[in-house]
Amino acid sequence: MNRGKGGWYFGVCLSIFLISACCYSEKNFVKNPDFEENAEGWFTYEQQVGDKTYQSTLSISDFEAYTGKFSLQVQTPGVRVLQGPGTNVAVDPEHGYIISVMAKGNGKVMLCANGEGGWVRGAHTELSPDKWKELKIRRFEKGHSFTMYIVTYTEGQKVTFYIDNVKVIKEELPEYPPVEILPIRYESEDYAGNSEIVEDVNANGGKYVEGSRQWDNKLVSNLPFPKTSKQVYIYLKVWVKGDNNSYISIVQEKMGRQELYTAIPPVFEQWVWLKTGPFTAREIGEGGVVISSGGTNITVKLDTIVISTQDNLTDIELDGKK
Ligand SMILES: [Ca+2]
Ligand SMILES: [Ca+2]
Repeated sequence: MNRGKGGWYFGVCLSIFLISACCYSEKNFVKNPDFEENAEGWFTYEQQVGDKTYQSTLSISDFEAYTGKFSLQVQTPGVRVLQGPGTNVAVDPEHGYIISVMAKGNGKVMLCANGEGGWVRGAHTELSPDKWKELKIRRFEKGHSFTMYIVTYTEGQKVTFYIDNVKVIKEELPEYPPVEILPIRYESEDYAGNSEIVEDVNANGGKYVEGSRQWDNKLVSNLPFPKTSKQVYIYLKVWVKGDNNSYISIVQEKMGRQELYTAIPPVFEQWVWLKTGPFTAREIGEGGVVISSGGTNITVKLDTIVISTQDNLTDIELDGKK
């Protein structure tokens, strides 16, 4: 080879740089993502009906493939909703992950994942027998592993579909500085989700939001979250008519829906400040904060939100009277 020493050295360095750059950001945490040899590590979401267990059948298909020559063929028994394959994924804790899979065939399915901190549920997707579709969700994982599933959804379906090219990649976020956040005040009515805005002269800013759905009750959405590496608290001025089944949640909905925090209101039928958190910017991600509520016979009013790294704000400070 007619290459100078310097060129050889440069080439080796460049290769090492490219390999490390490529593999740091693109490391796939899924053990068997392409099914090119077998279905090892994959199992089915079991459904118990009475004393019988109905399981989907998993096999390797050389009929359909998104990558290489093979994919995983899934045949669901159609007895119940939520049938399909899953796998355990070992990850680094306290990090956000982008989870994706290519799917083709028949049926309406959902990509979802469960670990420490509960479920993330993705959109309901009608599969096509003619083209591959990508299913994608974002998950913040507190622990060292989670389980992901691709399951039939909204109703039981006896269908055949194929999955391939499964990926779990770390979400890259900027490193934020450890800045202190003095209390920031937001009025709920400026970030109202799918709930009603009510005028009230006694409310801060003359308005509050009110919701009474049993679920998917977005009081506030797209609320900005501060860019700090420190832990942050979200204080809510709420009024709740309901019972002990009522709840208020802090949610992220960038891709799929993940409840990061859920609390039962401490007092009913009077305005109170509720402290939630702590949260980190890495946990919330870049999609903004959603404040959600639900429960039977519930009405929740949300007037003001205060966000701060301070964990000991008093009612007087939160009301802005000091
Ligand atoms: Ca494949
Ligand atoms: Ca208000």
